[in-house]
Amino acid sequence: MFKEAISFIRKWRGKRVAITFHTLADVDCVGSAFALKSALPDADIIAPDKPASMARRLMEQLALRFDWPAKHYDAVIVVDTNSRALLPHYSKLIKGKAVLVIDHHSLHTDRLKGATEWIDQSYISTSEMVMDLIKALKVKIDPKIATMLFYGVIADSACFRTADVRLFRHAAELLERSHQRYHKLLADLPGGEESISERLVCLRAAQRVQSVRVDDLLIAWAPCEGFEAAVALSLIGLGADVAFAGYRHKHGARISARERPALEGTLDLAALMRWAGAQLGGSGGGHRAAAGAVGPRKAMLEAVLKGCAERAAKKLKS
Ligand SMILES: [Mn+2]
Repeated sequence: MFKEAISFIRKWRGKRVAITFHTLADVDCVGSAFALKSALPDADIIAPDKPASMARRLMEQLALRFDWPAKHYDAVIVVDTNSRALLPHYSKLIKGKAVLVIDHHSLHTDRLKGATEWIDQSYISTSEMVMDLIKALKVKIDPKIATMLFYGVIADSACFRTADVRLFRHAAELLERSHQRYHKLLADLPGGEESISERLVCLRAAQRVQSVRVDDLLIAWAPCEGFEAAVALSLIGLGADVAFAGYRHKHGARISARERPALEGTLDLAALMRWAGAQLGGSGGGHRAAAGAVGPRKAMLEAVLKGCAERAAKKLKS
């Protein structure tokens, strides 16, 4: 709950606190974590691994740096995920610590146990949750914090395509506090252009797409060599209404699921990815229109991808 999150931060302010988030951090993670640090100036920001390319560019642009993990923390705050599988560095970090989770994703099957939680799926971005938190704590939102939260809001709303009234209100206030012009912020938007390796992976995945038609809807799936979220989105760009992209790596597999915004509400991809995660021996979840699954059973990937398409087709038929 919101109130419990506020008291958690008040209680641990000034102590050794680590702020962390899911693997392959996105812009919403990075924006939320660094903005939250303004309410906990002594906190360290600990990343599980290298952030995704857009988040990396945001950090370069705003000269932000992660911290090296210290030996001891009193409390840990997790932003933008509630899944244990997406926090591979978690056991080392928390052992016996007070934990707060601030997240807008659906509850994962492997959600963190014993934590204080503020999980609210009605928020489109975690950045907005952090904004409401730091405002309630009477922390000043300076132009730099406003800029990173603004980018978090833009990123998780797919540039306002999935926005609601609250998100527009938050964005307007952040824009004002950033002391920048909107077109300037958009021009500086990190990740306007995808890296050549990402585009190559998308093109190569396009050679291996399979699809099925259900009345007027198309479901597509493909294995890929990474960037599975970008690949799933690129399949939507190619004409799919629902897309699944699966990446098999050394230690397991990851699946990303996306659907055309106009379809929103028809399919619950978060639930579908919970099923996929269980098949992969891991977990899954996310949002109704954008979700993912991870797990160690990499040999199952192809079959699980096909299973996702079959389940989606069945749902759309009924
Ligand atoms: Mn998010």
